[in-house]
Amino acid sequence: MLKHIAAALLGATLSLSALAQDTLSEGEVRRVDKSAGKITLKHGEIRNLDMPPMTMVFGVPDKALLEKVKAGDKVRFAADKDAAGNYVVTSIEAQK
Ligand SMILES: [Cu+2]
Repeated sequence: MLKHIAAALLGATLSLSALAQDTLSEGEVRRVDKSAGKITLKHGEIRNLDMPPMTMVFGVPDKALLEKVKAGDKVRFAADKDAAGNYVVTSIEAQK
């Protein structure tokens, strides 16, 4: 019984981390514009948006995210399209 619960928990944890890897993309910060709420990223492939590597500007609705990174940082980030079809960064972390 306990073994079954442990196996189920392990399975759930593994699929969560696979999901996170799927939606997180890698990039390097080129420019942070705190007043406009924008960030320029040189990014790798963004699988969930079907986007090849490039350098581009993203909107950042949550401006607090822009306090966490600076130009030159290598980052992992999640990107999405907002309701208006603009590309936005929804989470970002500097890589150590
Ligand atoms: Cu792009």
